[in-house]
Amino acid sequence: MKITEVRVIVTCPGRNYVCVKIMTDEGLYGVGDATLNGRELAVAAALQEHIAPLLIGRDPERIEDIWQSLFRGSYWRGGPIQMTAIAGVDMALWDIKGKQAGLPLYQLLGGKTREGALCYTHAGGRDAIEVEDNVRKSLERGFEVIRAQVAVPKAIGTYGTGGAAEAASASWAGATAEGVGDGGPMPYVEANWEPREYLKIVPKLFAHLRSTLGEDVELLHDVHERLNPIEAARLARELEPYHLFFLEDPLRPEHKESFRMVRNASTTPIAMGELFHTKYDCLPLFTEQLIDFIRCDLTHIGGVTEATKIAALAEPFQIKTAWHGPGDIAPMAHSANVHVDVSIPNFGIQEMVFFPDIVQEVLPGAPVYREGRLWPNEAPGLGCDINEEAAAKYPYQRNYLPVCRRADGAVHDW
Ligand code: CS2
Ligand code: MG
Repeated sequence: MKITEVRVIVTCPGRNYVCVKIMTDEGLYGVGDATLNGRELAVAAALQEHIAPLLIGRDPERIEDIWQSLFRGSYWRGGPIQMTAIAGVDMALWDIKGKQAGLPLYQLLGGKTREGALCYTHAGGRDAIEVEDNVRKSLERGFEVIRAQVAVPKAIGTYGTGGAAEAASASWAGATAEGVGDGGPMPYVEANWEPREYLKIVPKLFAHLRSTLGEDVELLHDVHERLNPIEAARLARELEPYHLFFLEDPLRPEHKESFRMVRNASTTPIAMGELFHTKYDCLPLFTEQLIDFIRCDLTHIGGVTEATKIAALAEPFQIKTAWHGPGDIAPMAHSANVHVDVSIPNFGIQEMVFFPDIVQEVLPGAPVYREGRLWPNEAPGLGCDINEEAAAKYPYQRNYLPVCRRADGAVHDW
């Protein structure tokens, strides 16, 4: 088999997606996700200008060799743009292999280790009562694990407080809850965010949720890489009585050694990784057992090939997976997540979103949600497709992630 064409399809059915479609001389094709929120066209150009010419005429069955030649062959390694471009290719090649074998991807990865993938949804709100209400709604939909985020007093537009709707839509964190605007052609500014206020409100939120909802529901919280080590250590310690499923992304991705301080301070389970790009980012956290869940984004680490290696590296350190699953990566990536989830031994949990109908029309095949779990598509390969005609109806629109500023106007990590 030979690769004859690499199509890069950028579409905006409510938000931007960069899709890869690899065609072969045998009529089989594969699809993958190469979406990098806010930098979509940089990845599209990397694929079109630099990667596609290298793939024409190559044998698509040699996934590992193509992966290595794109990762090491470029000399310049890693980084979000290159690893996202590689992911799009990698997923499409696994899709082709599945179609060739007539088997769903999880079968190629060793077969099922479990039936469905336990998943979590998002509940946000302006105050603890509104968050509690939204947690209850998610419980009614069958979720067993729920991420809770609350608006920070005095801040404008706190990340994550729009809950599930925000997670799936193009709107930025906080927009839905506070009605202050969408992501757009220029970055929205989340203003007046102060760690002092944040550190006061979050333990109060979980005290409220535990006292009203009891111990049965599993709760977690996303810090979104906003704290410094001593602040993160304090938060992890103060949340201990509420027994979180995990505390997500407490520190910036650059400082792996800072996790020691958080670890030594508390027994709250720690998850990290949506801003990592390779297994090398993960290693220092694994070898010292500084985290409990690794939550890389398959679309930003080079796809299924790197994800299965990261999972295997995590296994002997008793670290489980919790792959990133936001609305800003395409259904192909969510499908890849779940195929990996149900075939590895050390799966932990899967973040999920409900895609709006318009996305499902353009990019059909996302995993199905039922009873607190995601179920893999049983069609060969990823079980996803790209409706190119529908995609063409929704052209790319420039859209930035927000930025966060402190009360004195200084830039903070969003
Ligand atoms: C988030 C993401 O899903 C998550 O846990 O941290 O929503 C993240 O903000 C986006 O993927 C950024 O594009
Ligand atoms: Mg997150």
